[in-house]
Amino acid sequence: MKTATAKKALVTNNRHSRKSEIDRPQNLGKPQMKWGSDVVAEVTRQLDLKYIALVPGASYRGFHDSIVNYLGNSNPQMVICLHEEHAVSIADGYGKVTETPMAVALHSNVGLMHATMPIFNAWCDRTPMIIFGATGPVDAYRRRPWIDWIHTSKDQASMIRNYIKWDDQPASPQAAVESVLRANQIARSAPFGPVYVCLDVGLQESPLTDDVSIPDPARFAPAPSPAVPHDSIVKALKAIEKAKFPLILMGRVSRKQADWDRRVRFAEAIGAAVLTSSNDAASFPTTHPLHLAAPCLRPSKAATALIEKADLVISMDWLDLGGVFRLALGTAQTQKPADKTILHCSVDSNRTNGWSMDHQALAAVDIPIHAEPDQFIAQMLDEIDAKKTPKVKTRPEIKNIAHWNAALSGKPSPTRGAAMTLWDMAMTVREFGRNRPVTFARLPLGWPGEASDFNGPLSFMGNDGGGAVGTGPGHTIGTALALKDSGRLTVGVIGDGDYLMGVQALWTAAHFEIPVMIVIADNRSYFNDEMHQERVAQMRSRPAQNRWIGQRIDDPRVDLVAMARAQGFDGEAPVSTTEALMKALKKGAEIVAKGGRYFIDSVIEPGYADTGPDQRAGDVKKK
Ligand SMILES: Cc1ncc(C[n+]2csc(CCOP(=O)(O)OP(=O)(O)O)c2C)c(N)n1
Ligand SMILES: [Mg+2]
Repeated sequence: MKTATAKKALVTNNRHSRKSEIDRPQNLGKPQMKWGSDVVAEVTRQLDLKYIALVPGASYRGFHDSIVNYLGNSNPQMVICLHEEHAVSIADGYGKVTETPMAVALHSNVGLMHATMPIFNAWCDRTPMIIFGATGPVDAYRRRPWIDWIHTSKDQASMIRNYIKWDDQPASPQAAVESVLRANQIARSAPFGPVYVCLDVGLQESPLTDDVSIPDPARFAPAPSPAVPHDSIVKALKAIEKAKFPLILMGRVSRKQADWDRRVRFAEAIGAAVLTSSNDAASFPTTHPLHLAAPCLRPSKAATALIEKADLVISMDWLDLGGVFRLALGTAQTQKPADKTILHCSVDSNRTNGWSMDHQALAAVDIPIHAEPDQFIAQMLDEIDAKKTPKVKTRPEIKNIAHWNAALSGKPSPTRGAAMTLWDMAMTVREFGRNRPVTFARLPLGWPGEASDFNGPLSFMGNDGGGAVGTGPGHTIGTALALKDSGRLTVGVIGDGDYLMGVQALWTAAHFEIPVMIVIADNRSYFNDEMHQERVAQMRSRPAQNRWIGQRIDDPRVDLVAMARAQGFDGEAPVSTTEALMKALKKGAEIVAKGGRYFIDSVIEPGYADTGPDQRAGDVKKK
């Protein structure tokens, strides 16, 4: 009997549907708001935060109880995780899709310490997030011996203050109402980011003695994004009219379909060439005739040619405008700026601080626009429509450039049957994803831009803004959580190093029955850093053949599939040919469509597809 059950479990590792709802509390009766932590829970409910990712801890046992036994584990519903790093990464993945915060609860000090890296990453990603922490009792007289003293640290936010937008530690339930409302307002104002509210055990566990009223949260909503002054719109239009070769650098923009459609209409109306970044979420159709070079992180040859030709650059919150000119044109950073007219539209400076350099190099800008790009584009289109200028401007010097996709389209996916390269794998995944409602939650390092076939704002969610290895699985699961009822297939393609660092995030997907597919680019190495070691050895005339030492994740080989299966995913033997990969992808799609989770270990040769060590190391070209 035992053997039969075990065998069955192997065949259907996935629970495609559960009879009862997930994690439902019983016998709640009619809960009343009676404790300090109930107040925090009540405000949180009013803010319509659907989920709270967490690892439990006694420092917030009062708040935990309020979510379960006062709120009934609903709005927000707990998303239990196996590591604080995953709790924050899942919230990051969720926030990237919805552009609204997911809540996170972190145990005092130690839980927060575990969470620091993905909080930094969420900061770099500009993802809204409301993090609840805990401490205390701050009143030493109320502390239980030993454990409460360990749980109490002064100014816990100081661990993360340099990479969050705001923090607070309210001292009364009334102050907690204000604190949570303000946290919500700040997290949801562009540029988005994480905020942190630390809940004193004393506050959480005290019975309410006075009335606490919860106001209508609508009256504490964030202000609409700023509009662009009309003068700036006129100036921008004049520059566009004058330009011979306008180039739009489509950077960090919204996930809304209407904004996507307007971006296309805008590029067409002004006849500009378009570039997108392979690090940011999908921002423009990659196969559109104006998207003239494949998406790239650092400018490729084709992208460089466009940047060189452009006399007007229109940056839509491009992440690293100064850096892109430095790489493409060899211009000195700020001293000798690019000799072009530059328009830069961004509100990122609202959030810049002196600790994190993720604001990047300071670019020279002729037409600064302090607004979100999609706001700017909407106003530009209104102006263009009002002026009744020709709806589509054709510029022969742009139109005649061959599209990057032309060399690829029509080619069947490779069928060599030999061990795959990353390129082979990428082209197979591209082929699989075409004409399917796929969301790529993440794509791995070295992934060729030519594998991008993005036709909507949810085609790709962008990579880890903070270069945070280990966030891939969490981001994928957070993305899949946000999209779970959308009919889209969420696929996270991630490196084996990234997977192994973040692997326990998978259990949350299984427990929470989140449909998702994870595909590993398994080169058995921290390969990105092999490239760095090769580069350094070359620079120092030392043997580059030793680049693999301290980098390979082999001997023993890790059984990646077993690690997924152990946590409730389906998955079979590793695949190492494009045919087997395609078969597995199709099978996975079927399983995920039924609500399941599927894992593929795609074994590839170590190596990157289209970029040599110069590119990967990001060394600056000297001209
Ligand atoms: C937390 C963290 N540790 C270390 C690094 C340095 N690092 C950058 S890329 C990389 C390798 C990632 O390996 P994998 O996901 O397998 O991708 P591959 O390099 O093999 O393409 C490492 C270790 C990092 N970025 N983040
Ligand atoms: Mg690897």
